[in-house]
Amino acid sequence: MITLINNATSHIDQVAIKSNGRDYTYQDLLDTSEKIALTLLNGRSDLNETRIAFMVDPSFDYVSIQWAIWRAGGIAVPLCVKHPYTSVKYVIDDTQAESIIHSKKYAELVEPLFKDCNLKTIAFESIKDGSGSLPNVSMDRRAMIIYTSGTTGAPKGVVSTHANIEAQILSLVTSWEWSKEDHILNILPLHHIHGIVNILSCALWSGACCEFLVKFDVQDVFDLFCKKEINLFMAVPTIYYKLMNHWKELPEAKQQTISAALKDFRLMVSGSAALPISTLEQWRHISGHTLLERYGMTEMGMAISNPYHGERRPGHIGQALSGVTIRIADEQNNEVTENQSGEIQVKGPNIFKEYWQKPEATTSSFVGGWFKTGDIAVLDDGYYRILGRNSVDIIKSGGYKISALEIEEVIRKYPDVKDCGVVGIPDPEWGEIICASLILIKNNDTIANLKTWLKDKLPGYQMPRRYILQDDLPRNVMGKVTKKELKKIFIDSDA
Ligand code: MCA
Ligand code: AMP
Repeated sequence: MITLINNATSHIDQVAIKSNGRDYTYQDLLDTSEKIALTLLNGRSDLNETRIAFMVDPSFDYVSIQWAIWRAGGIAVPLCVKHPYTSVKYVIDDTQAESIIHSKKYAELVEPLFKDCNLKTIAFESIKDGSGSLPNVSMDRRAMIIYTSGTTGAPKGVVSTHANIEAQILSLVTSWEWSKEDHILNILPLHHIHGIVNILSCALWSGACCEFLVKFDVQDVFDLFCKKEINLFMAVPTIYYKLMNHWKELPEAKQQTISAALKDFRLMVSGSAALPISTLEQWRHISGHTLLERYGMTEMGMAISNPYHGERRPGHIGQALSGVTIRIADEQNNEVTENQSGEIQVKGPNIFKEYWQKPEATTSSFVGGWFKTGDIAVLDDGYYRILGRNSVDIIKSGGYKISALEIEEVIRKYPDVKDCGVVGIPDPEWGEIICASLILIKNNDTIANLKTWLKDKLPGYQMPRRYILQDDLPRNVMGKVTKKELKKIFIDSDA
């Protein structure tokens, strides 16, 4: 039995979800998810890990569908609602999903999938009552596939079992002392662990309330905070930066009202990207809270966290979470001692099962049972501190992990582009900003044309924000592009 869903029976009358101006109880969630599960089963006894994709905004509907897929024994494949058709189709093809559930808003976007991928499209609004019984789903079964970008090839589907997800939830619920009195605001996209596990699933595990705001808007967030119902907040550093800048522009009386509301919060967490110390300090001035910074990854949920009680050290990610074992290893995968830098390697029940249908990629991401994160850190006086990544081709922008190589692949398909190089450069708001250097064939095209062409090929957060035209990319004596030099060109120029 999936414990997360089983837990709901202990607090059926409690509000589970607030979305689109309505309150939904745990009983509503159980009833609606059962109805959808029976529709998906359509007379079958078990979906037996059939992949079901879904494209709906963060809402009660989203959660009902997610629970329904799990209750019917399927694998949930949440799709990014901001992705263009090509990215959506990639996920559908790769997972060989049987069907896609979508809300009316996405009907037009998903319609061609029926023809292109032989996929059954199910309009959420058309789901009727079904009959039958639900299967008993064991914890070792595959539960969810989330797509992540790496340094090789196209995005990979990270497969987590119910047991993996439960371990990820449990360590956070325990460490951050979740309770049914909690009420959290969720403004993050629901195709990543941060929004799905850390916020939504931890809240529902605890009998707490998760409130959705479909579109991130700084004023809407502050207005909700000022109602004094929400007592927990988790976001990426970019969001704290945007809130902070908005607060600074407000009249003093309004600032004071917001700050007073923020002071009453139980906990505020930052993660998914490095939290600049300046953001931590300014947010402390505004809210009275020292943000709790933690570290995680799609393949493992959260692994390292500053303490709930005790010192939250700026610029550090904290210590291993309960149930998680960490080591820092050198390039030969030997553990190093304190104060020596190396790769973060992780063991624990939270670690994913596999990359979907990529056994070689799965095998090469482990060494002796340790998951190799690719993040470089040092244990510094009892607290881990991230130093960077072992690849310049991974960019973190707005909390999203982005592969420079994937963007280059797309740009190279533009008729007038001979070659290109993509890098991320530091930015106080976005963490990193994506920059592209272009080598054009005839030099008679414009960057504006390229940008228009890219619009339906890349999601907004993967769009390069700065461009330069070059005769050739910087290369070393072997002819290999030197990304560090390219980064420097962007940092030193106003392009
Ligand atoms: C959008 N814009 C950008 C970027 N993204 N500019 C520079 N760099 C970017 N990356 C611009 C748009 O072009 C637009 O500009 C304006 O910002 C608003 O765009 P919009 O898409 O509406 O952005 P937003 O809604 O304000 O989004 C900002 C955001 C979003 C809320 C911070 O990026 C976000 O939700 N990030 C969180 C991602 C996340 O959940 N990551 C977790 C994965 P203009 O107005 O000029 O057109 S990591 C994870 O799960 C692991 C396990 C972990 O550790 O947590
Ligand atoms: P994703 O694969 O999208 O789950 O992103 C995981 C990556 O985000 C990690 O491998 C880290 O590089 C980065 N990350 C997450 N939390 C932090 C943090 N607190 N500080 C620095 N980097 C982080």
